[in-house]
Amino acid sequence: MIPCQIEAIDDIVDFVDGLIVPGCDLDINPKFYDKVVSDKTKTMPNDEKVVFELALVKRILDKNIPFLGICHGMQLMNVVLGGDLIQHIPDYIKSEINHEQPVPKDVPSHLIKIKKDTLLAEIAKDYTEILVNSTHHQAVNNLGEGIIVSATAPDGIIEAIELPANTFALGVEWHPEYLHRNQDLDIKLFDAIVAAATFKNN
Ligand SMILES: [Mn+2]
Repeated sequence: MIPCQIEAIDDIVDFVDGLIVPGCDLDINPKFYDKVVSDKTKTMPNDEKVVFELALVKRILDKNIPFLGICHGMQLMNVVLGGDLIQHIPDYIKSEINHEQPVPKDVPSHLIKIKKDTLLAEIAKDYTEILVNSTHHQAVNNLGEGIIVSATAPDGIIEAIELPANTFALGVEWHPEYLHRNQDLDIKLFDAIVAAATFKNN
């Protein structure tokens, strides 16, 4: 755990070899991507946490420090680079897929397709499609500067993004921390950021 203090960012960035930003039950206030809040968006009670996170992720990406964003962490990555979010998927598309799965998080519920020639494809090796869990009602919409899509659901919802200009900057919309016991790719994601952070440190 690191303190949510803007003044601490220089020390944090000097100290860390890599950063994983996990999920969050509350949404990023849409004012941070120049949109009006929808009635389905559940924003945080104050801006302190997200202001800190946006500033920290920006510095981490600027300094090419290995970064893995999970769900909320992926959405932060897109927003800091000028992208925006779908505020509530069912208001945006009619889909067969329920991205807020009723089953527990350690049960995968929908497929994703991994795009060729991406960092995610390199980590996934032989897998081009995998099953993931899905507990999000928001998703990446317009991409931030320099970001590419590395995986999508069959309904077109973006499930992973990355920043090819960086050594390791990846965002995933699912929660690999709940699947890693059963799925090879999910543990490989954590192995890959640890390897990138260790390499950078040597
Ligand atoms: Mn999903």
